[in-house]
Amino acid sequence: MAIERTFSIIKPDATRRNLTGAINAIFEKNGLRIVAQKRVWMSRAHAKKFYEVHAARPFYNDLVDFMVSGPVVVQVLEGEDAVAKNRELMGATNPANAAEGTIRKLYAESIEANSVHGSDSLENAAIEIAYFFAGTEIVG
Ligand code: RTP
Ligand code: MG
Repeated sequence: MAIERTFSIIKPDATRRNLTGAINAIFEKNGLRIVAQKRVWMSRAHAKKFYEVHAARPFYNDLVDFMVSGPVVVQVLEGEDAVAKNRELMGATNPANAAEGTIRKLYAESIEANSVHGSDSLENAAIEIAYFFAGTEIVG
């Protein structure tokens, strides 16, 4: 397995409930290192562009509203098989379908307010990391 980097967002529902540390503890316990992290309040334009792939989906406008409803914590996670590992730790999009012990099973409020985002491929991880971080902000 290769050492990879993936992009993660701790979403507004989780920052509002002060869950950043609890979620980070799950990453760290499972071999993912936080090699970049910052708290940002995304502009609507930034969030719309980030979720552009979902622009035709019925939930797009609500999703953008939700993602700008409060601060988020954006992160780069590094580790063996980091993209798949993070998706596994996150659990299914809808917390009702998420496996026991996953972040979304533990913390998500709904299919939308589901506490975390994680890149779904290595290719998207690189694009998403570059959308939020300068190379000098990532310290492995
Ligand atoms: P993410 O991109 O945030 O890591 O989540 P994901 O891959 O599991 O889910 P995706 O299908 O990419 O959807 C992106 C985010 O949109 C919201 N969503 N709402 N109301 C709905 O039916 C619905 N479906 C998705 C969630 O916040 C989801 O994480
Ligand atoms: Mg996705």
